[in-house]
Amino acid sequence: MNNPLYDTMFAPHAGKDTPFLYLPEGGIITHGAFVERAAQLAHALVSLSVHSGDRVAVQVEKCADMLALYAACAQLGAIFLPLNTAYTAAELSYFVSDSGAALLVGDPARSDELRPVADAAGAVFATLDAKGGSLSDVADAQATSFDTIERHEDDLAAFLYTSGTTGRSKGAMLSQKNLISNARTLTELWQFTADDVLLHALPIFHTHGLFVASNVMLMSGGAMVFLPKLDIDALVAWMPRATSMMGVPTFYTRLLDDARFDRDLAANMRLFISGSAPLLADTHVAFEVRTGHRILERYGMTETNMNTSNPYEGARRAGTVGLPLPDVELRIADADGVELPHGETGVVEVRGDNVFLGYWNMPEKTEEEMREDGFFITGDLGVQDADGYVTIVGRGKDLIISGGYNIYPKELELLMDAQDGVLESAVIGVPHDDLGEVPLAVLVPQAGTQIDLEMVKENAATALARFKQPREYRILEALPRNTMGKVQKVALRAQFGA
Ligand code: MLC
Ligand code: AMP
Repeated sequence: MNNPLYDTMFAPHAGKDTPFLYLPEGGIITHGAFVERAAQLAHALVSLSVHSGDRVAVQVEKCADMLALYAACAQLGAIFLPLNTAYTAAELSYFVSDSGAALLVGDPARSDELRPVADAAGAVFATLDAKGGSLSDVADAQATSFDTIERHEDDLAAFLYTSGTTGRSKGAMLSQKNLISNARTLTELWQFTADDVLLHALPIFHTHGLFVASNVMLMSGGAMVFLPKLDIDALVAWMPRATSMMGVPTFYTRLLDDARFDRDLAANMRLFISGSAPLLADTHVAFEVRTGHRILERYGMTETNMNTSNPYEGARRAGTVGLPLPDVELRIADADGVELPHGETGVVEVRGDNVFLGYWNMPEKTEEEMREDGFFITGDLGVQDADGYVTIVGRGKDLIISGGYNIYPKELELLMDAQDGVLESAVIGVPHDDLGEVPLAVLVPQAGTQIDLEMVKENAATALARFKQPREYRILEALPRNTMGKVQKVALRAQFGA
């Protein structure tokens, strides 16, 4: 039976007794045991009436079974749809109904609020966490092998929801080929092998932790220290046994803030990789001074996986995201998609097997962001130097990146505008030492009204994941606008950015 994703990432590990996941509580899951667990979970999915092509929405704490569920979906031909654990029930209900998920797998501790979300969307509900849950119970009783369902490389493997400038999230449809091609390229480029042990402290509901970190380790046959979240004590404890780490810039600034992190501690490490948000050149330099390692920065996004990387061998240039990946075409283009000469700033556009198939049920949105010649318009502003190195200099899209999570101001503004006493609002990103930037909301009251800020904050807490909630609020009599009436966020950033 032919199933490229399963056959490439998972099947080769069947029967191997080599370590795959080192668990923080002390256990080890071998490659072979992981493949067997995936088969049990595939049977469990079938028993819950999940079929090939169905969407499986998953909002659970990071654990080995969650990763095995990704493998199970691949083996069954179901579409894995991981969701940020910070999402509120209100946010989740959109994803579950929009995707038409057949199953919602949620945290047992949140059953009471999540089961109605599944019911309302006509999905089955099951639970899972590191300790068990109903899906795990069903899986425990199943056979440890499963007949892999046939799939084609252009079939869908995963949906990842990404917010948008309109405030409405879009389901990015990723094919088997998208995932395989990028994982293969990165594994080769970064020279990952079965001898590698990756410190994995990222969440696995986003591209970085799942399709970069986990897929590369599955492809290479290496092992991961599978930490539930960023925990500097755990990184310090495990680092002498590891060879590599991937993280967002906050990982590196927090490591640098810890005096235990030094050259000796990192002596066994061969590679530190950063991405998802800009790494400050200062951090890059301080890191090299402390450890002797030059962080390798790369650039990507949900719709495309990875697009560029600094070289493994060769100059890793601070402040740049490196060169286009070997099988990714990249151009810096003007507003019409015409390629600009090196040295000029424009929009980054990319083409290759890494580029997603489109947004679920949003053909017009897909068309807007895709050129006729197959290039995807990333919305990032970049410049390429004479050697081909790309620097991301800003964003054409109104986006805030906080600790590696994307926040689209429009989503927050729609909520703020709907609050009692609010005439209009604008949300901007302001610099933050730890998270890079955080959202600040500027509210304009209706004439003769006072805004009840406590109420606004409470409503934001019910509607929005914590990481999206504005960290600060400011009240203004009017928003600065240009002659066309467009809100001048640049002026607001100048006023409140400090
Ligand atoms: C947590 N909080 C955040 C936050 N993470 N607030 C803003 N932005 C974030 N990223 C809030 C919590 O709600 C909580 O609020 C408080 O901060 C502390 O929570 P915590 O759980 O202790 O936070 P911590 O574990 O320290 O998490 C910070 C972090 C984490 C930066 C380590 O967010 C993280 O792992 N980020 C990685 C995101 C990621 O994987 N991005 C990749 C996207 S893929 P309170 O008020 O309750 O105290 C992509 C493509 C590509 O972009 O190129 O890779
Ligand atoms: P997401 O939609 O969550 O996948 O976020 C993707 C966005 O993160 C990109 O469009 C960029 O704006 C940003 N990004 C990712 N990696 C980098 C990087 N190394 N430097 C600057 N921005 C980055």
